[in-house]
Amino acid sequence: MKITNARLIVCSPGRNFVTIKIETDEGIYGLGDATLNGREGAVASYLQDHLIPCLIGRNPFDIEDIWQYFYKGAYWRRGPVTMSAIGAIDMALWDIKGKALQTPVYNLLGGKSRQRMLCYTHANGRTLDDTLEKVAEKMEMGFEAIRVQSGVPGLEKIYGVAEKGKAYEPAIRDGLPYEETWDTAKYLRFVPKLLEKVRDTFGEDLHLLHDSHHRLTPVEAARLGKELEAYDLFWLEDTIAAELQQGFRLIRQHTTTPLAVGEVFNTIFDCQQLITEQLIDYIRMTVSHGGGITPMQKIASLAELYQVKTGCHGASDMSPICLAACLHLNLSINNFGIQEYMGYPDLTEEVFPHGYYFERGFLYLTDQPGLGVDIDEDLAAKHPYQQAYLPVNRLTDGTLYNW
Ligand code: EZ4
Ligand code: CO
Repeated sequence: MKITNARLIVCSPGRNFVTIKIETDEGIYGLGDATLNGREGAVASYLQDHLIPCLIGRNPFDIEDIWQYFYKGAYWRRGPVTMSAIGAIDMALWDIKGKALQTPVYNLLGGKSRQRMLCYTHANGRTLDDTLEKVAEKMEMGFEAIRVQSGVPGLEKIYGVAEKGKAYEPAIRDGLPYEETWDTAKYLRFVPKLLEKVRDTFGEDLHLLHDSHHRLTPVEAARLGKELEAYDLFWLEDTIAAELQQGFRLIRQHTTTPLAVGEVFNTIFDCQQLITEQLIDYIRMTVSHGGGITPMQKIASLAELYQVKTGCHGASDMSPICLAACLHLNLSINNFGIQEYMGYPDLTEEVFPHGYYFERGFLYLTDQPGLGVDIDEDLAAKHPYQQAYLPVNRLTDGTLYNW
């Protein structure tokens, strides 16, 4: 089999998505998600100008070799743009192989390690009471694990909280980045009260998660982790900006609250120390930004040695193709932990018809060959790309801060 063509489909059915479609001489094609929120054009150009020309004529079954060709062969390694581009190609190649052999990708990765996959969704509100209402709604929908975010008194706009009546979407498709404000002291005072209230209201069976979105210092994270121990979190996510992996040592020495990080990582080197020193409990890298299924299998294997589980990033800025790729990986490995799952607006679901489904708190894969996701190109074409940015964040005195 030979790759004859590869093209990009850039669309915005509710939000922007970049998709690669790789075609072969046997009529089989594969799909990969190349979406990098707010930087879509950079990945598209990396693929179009630099990777796709080297892809034509290759045997799509040589997945490891093609991955190495684009990773080592570029000389310039790593980084979210590069790795998202390689990740999209890798996903599409697994999709092709599954379709060619008429089997779901999880069978190529080792087969089913479980029947269903626990997932968590988001509940968020502008006030504590709004947030409690949202948690009740999500439990009503069957979710057994819920990430709880809330507006903080005294802060106007904050990460993770949707506009009233809308699903949460940080990237705004209109103009330049908008600005949020941040005050760590206000946040640290409020969050324990929030989680105490949620735990008291909904009881001990609900899995609770919370995301600090990289805004704390190690000692602040240690304090928060300690204060949240009583509320038995499933995990506390992205406490600190993780460029400094050893920063987690300090957090770890002070708290038994389980820690998760990794949605912005793109290679195994970003989490090597975190895993081998057992500084985290869940690795949050996802298939698209992590460079594909091929390297994610290796990361999961490294994590398995150190009893670290996976918790793939699955926010709605990863397309259903990436979510499906995560599900195939999740199903095949022993150290699966949980999958993030926000669901998608109806229009996105129509553009990307898929076989996986959600039922009573769990995600399931069907036995469709490949990844089990398609794209409706005609519908996608009716919703062209719109420039969009993630927000930036400033302290109340104007200092630029981590978003
Ligand atoms: O900020 O996906 O856990 N999920 C998150 C997400 C990320 C967005 C960035 O594009 O932190 O909301
Ligand atoms: Co996060």
